[in-house]
Amino acid sequence: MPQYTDTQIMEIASHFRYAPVPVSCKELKSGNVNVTYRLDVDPADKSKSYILQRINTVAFKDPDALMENIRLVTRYIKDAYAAKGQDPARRVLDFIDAENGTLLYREADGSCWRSYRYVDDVTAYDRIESADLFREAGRGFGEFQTMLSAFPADRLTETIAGFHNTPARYGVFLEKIAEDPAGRVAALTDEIAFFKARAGMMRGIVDRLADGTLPLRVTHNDTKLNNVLLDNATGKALCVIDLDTVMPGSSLYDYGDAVRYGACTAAEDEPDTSKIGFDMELFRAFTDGFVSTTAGSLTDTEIRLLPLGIAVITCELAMRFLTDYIDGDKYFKINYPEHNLVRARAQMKLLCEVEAALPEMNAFVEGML
Ligand code: GN1
Ligand code: MG
Repeated sequence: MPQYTDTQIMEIASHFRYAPVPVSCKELKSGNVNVTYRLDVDPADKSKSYILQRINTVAFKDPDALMENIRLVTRYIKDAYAAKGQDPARRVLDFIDAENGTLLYREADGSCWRSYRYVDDVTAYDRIESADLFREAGRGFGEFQTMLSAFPADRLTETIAGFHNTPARYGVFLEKIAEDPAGRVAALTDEIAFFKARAGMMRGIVDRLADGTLPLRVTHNDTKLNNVLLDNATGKALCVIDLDTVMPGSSLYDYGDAVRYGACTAAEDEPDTSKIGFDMELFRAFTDGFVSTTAGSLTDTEIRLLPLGIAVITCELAMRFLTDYIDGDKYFKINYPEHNLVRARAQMKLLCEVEAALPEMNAFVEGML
């Protein structure tokens, strides 16, 4: 990943139509894929700040189509709030035009940038211990999905083909094992066996979408806890961010990924796997929030299968981290050489905890029907 100087960032910023114009910048390090800066008009008043982000074009091959998706989705949500008589400000990301009138600025070196208004006085939690706040996160993601329930899915481009097609990702995993491009496979016998033993369960969502047991919906597909902003003043979910992967999918992806991340008792990349557990109280709170805001739109089958969604998505991400490790760390940003392996092992441990909790979780969702 190239590093940028402040001068370079401010030069890139000069290609957007800001009013007022930002004067300084600061790198934000939270995402694993895109490179993100905050641009300040007045460092003492962040209500006027912006986010400037470089789109990772290794992950997102068609940034124009991606920004068109985002334009359509944000406009749709804005109109929906306005139609309900609610102010859309701070409820949906507000993108800034680049000098060419589109939402995308391309540098001479081909790098692609976009910018939106920073939402101030909110918290994007990396860890959550409060069940009430996690219930709110569930409401936020549930509301997002509900707001898009009538959005015409055929207008959206699939920004990453087969993003949550877990069996297809398993196929890539097997290919990378055969290729062994970084010479790392020999040391990974146990890890590889772990995923081979789960090849069947990885089909759990995709097969049910294919046979119509689960409906195809417009979903967010990347519902990490820090992708929903909670209002500092009220503690309520305000705005869902990171809209790069909004595309047709399953409600189980959004629900499952959020619980995977938020109900874990340690960080996603915790090296000490003995610290990794699954918090049932947080699971119940999130499920309550998510189901209450999607009420009426989720089918009984979807509600029954929510716990399976957690297991499939945790397995998928564990395998994606291991695949990237085997591939020589080409996709996820890493902070140290073994980072992807540590992430994979952490998610494998979490998956074991999730699998052990499945009977209790299934009983809980059955009680919601
Ligand atoms: C990536 O960009 P970020 O950090 O929100 C990834 C997700 C993973 C997540 C794991 C486009 O999300 O799918 O769940 O890392 N996003 C993409 O931390 O691959
Ligand atoms: Mg993301």
